[in-house]
Amino acid sequence: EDVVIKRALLSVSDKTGLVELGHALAARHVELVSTGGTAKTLRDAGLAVKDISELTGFPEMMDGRVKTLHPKVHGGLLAVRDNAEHVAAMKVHDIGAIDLVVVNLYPFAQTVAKGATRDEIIENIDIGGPSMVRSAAKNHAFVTIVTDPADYDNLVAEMEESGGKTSYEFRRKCAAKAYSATAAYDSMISQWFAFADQQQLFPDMLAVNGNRIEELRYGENPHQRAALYVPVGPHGSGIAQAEQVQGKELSYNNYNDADAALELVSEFRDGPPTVVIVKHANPCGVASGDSLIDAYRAALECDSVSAFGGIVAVNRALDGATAEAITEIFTEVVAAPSADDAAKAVFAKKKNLRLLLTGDLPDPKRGGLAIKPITGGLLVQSRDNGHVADGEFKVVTKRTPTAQELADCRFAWTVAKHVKSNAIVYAKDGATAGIGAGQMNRRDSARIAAIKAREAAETYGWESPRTVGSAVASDAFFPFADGLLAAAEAGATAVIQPGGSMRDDEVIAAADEAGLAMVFTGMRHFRH
Ligand code: 93A
Repeated sequence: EDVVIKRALLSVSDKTGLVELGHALAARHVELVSTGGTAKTLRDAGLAVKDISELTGFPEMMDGRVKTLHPKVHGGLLAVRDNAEHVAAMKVHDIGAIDLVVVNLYPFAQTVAKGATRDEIIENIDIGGPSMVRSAAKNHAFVTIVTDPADYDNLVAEMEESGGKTSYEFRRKCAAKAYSATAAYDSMISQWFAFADQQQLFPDMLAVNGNRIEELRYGENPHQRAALYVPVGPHGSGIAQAEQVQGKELSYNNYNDADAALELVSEFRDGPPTVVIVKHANPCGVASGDSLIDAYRAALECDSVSAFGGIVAVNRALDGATAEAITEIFTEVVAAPSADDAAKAVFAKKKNLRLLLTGDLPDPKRGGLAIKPITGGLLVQSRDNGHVADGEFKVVTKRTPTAQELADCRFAWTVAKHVKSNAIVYAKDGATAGIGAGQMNRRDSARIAAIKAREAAETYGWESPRTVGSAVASDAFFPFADGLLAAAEAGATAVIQPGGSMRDDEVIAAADEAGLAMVFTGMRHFRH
């Protein structure tokens, strides 16, 4: 229903556009009611205003803490206009309907940002303002609530168009915006309480609304502050909400690395027993096997040097034998969907080891956001949940990969998605043979991966490194043939990469010449 606006309550800290709005409302014969400072601004501009104290019959008191918190205000805002009992109550108690509320709140964030004292900050927690905003928004069937000076023009235009009325749709939109404003406001206050002594965290925290927080001992480095955010609402899954069975408190880096491990192992949630070992957010060994312990051993063999002090994630219930193998070297965190009693008993002997039980592994194809702060703002993108099915792989070389090569291509490609760019991953028989991560050019990543494979061969006394006869994955296209040739030199026989380079023809020709089988995925997986 359209509602004619007859009476407006204006109470604003930010007086921008107030006088213009006051004139526009007065021109439409709207009665103006206001709190102290707002009333003064309007009056100074020559407008007729009723003081809130006249409406409530109480003075504004206690330093303004109690100005509008009164049944004459909230009754006027909340009364359901077509409810006979509500109308009767209004009559008995002499409550007049308020049709429009224009409120913006005490500048809490600005007060914190300017380095105000604790008392001044507390005084800038607005109570009456949000109460009016929420009352008016609840009763948007009848009441219009405007919380942003940028919306004054819209309001006036809406009223002009319809002879001083607002439409239901307009009021509903205003109400939605109003609740966002009060939610953000209270969220800022709660974060200030949580971080009152750590104001350097505060500005970025402001950007994340409605989340429960847990303070961490420190951030990526001891001189950095850090916290864990968990969405409000029902308990979910994932590293942030995992059950910690034992071990020291999780650090920022533990969370970050354990998350990287869980994200990768989740790609195998419907697959055979699979183990991921992560160091500094990159996998240093990944393997599938007939059992978890087989998979763990194969994953460890990829780069046993880096695995020291690593994070292990598995894709099914942990058993005692695998737990035993894991504890043979120093391991920071173990994450698993669950663990049996034997596994728990093994870990119990390693007091510091953190055991995290996550329940069902998250769906790698789920949506969601990835957020990264940059100077002056936040970069937000959807999660990389891209997936290319085997059937969509396009063979581009003369030779088609064998079934084993194709399986290794798939495995290497899945791992490469979780390796920092530039990523080169060699895989053979369902295990990584060499991983090159985070280099500024692709050829170096290929070389590093090959070096690691050779070192593993030396460590374990193998005749040749496992890159021989392997498949190699590249997270983005090979811009030149050199990276591909480095992989061929290391013994790779199959290649998986997105394709799409200007020089694809050159790269394909080089692959053909080297007798490689190569597939294009058409999708790249940069990870920075
Ligand atoms: O201190 S309050 O929480 N108590 C109140 O009853 C109250 N009513 C309005 N703050 C209250 N307000 C706020 O005062 C409004 O949200 C607005 O930000 C401000 C406007 O005050 P003035 O009109 O005196 O400038």
